[in-house]
Amino acid sequence: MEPHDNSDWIWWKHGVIYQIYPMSFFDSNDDGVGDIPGIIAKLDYLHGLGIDAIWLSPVYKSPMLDFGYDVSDYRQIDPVFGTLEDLKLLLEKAHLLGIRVIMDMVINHTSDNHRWFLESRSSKDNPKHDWYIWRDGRYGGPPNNWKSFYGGSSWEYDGGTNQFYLHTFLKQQPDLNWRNKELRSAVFKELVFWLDLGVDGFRLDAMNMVGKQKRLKSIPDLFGFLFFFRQYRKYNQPASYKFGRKLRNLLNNYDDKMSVGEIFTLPPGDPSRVASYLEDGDNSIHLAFDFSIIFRSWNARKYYRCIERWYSKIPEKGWPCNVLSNHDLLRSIDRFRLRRNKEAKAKVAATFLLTLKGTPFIYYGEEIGMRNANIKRGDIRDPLGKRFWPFFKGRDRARTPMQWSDGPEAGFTRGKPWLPVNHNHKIINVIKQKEDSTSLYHHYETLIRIRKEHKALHLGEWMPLVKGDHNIIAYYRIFMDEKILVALNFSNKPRMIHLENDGKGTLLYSTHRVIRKIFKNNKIILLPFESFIMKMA
Ligand code: ISL
Repeated sequence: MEPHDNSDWIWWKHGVIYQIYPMSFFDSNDDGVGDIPGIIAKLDYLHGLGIDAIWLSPVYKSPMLDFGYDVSDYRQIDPVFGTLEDLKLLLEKAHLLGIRVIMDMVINHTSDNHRWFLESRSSKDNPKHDWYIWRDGRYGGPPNNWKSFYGGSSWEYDGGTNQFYLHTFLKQQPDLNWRNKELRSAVFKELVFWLDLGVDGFRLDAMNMVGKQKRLKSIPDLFGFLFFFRQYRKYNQPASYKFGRKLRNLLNNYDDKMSVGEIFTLPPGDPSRVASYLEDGDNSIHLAFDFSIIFRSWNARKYYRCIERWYSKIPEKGWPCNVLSNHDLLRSIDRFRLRRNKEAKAKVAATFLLTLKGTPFIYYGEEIGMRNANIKRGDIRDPLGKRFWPFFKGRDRARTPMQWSDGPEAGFTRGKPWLPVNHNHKIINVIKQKEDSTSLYHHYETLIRIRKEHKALHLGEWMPLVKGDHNIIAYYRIFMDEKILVALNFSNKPRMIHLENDGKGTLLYSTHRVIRKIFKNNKIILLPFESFIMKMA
């Protein structure tokens, strides 16, 4: 691993992490599906962007009913992505470039094709029967009235055992029983396998769902979605926290490994809940995602309040991370309300993401402003889209192939892509954005570089300057005697901000101006949608 010249540098705190949805990144063998050799082929691109780590959505063996989140063997790579040798090569080549690799670990459930489940369902007497959550039926129906978050009952009847098994997600994703000690140690062995192979950490899928109440009692019926709010309380129990602590203890035995938890929350966006997983500092998971910001409309005050609230919940020993999008959410650029000025807003949001305190996560394609695609009903692959269409058209819209060029299939594959390429790749693609010095790509690249070059930006404290304004957010990042001002104009009109001192400083970056020494009289006029970063004298 490339040594970093900054001794304070802790990669998972100070670096930038890039999420790859492997099926859609780059296809090296023309079968229409992205793969690990494809990621290796694009490492230079990632290095050029300046990111420090990649998180791979699952590449394990899987029937792909939930596109890898239904794991049938934790130790094998699904042939569609390549081989274990390919993964080792990826680790080796990525590490040479100073890029770490984080695997997605799905621990709440496996695929129903996993050999553990096959054994578990083979008979009630099988030693692995208790590795999953089995119950007898009641009154000829399921054991209780819980619903799967992905539709229908949470219980599936199994004729062989004459019992029902619990599945929080698809019926092909049976939940593991974390109350069973042998199961727990079996999962940890899988984690150790990957750590010993050299991966740098884990993103933990729905990790807070592993702890469930012991007695799985029915829930008083509530109308529609409200039912899930009640059911949710039955999850998120101490076992989830224990898992986090145990994992951290394991990771602490290695150098420089990390973990980031996906905390599924209801209501969506619950920073207190998320932050509670960081409570024990060095004894709990390193990072956890809070998705509150995705539920905020385009308004500086709302963004400010959201981040302020998130920070206020982070325990003293914890560290925040920030994210605009992922494979389950619609792409951020299409959320910035009002159809106009999307790209300008995406730049403001990117500056926010990359100058906040906390580890930034970028979702592949975000750096070129990839949009949600319109996918015809017949082309939908996501089980949620299939099930809930037309009310919810699924997550495929944000999972379309990376747009490398304006050529056939956006340069992603020479075959037929597994999901249609967004037709806007003629206009939105990597090559075009690299050629244009004012593009979103260059905006991301520059901000990542500036973030890395300035300790205040990657490890400094966050001190808000303009708090409650609907159009502007401004804050300082401070580390020892380095003080950096970040000012963002969320609006399409010029706006003024007042500084507390004489406003002397050097411009580090602006989306709108190049003069390096600026202003007088303690004020700055921010141009429409300007991102402005200045190092104070
Ligand atoms: O995708 C969602 C709703 O559209 C989320 O609520 C999601 O179900 C939740 O965040 C848990 O997600 C994770 O586990 C799922 C998988 O489908 C998701 O892709 C994964 O991120 C089940 O493994």
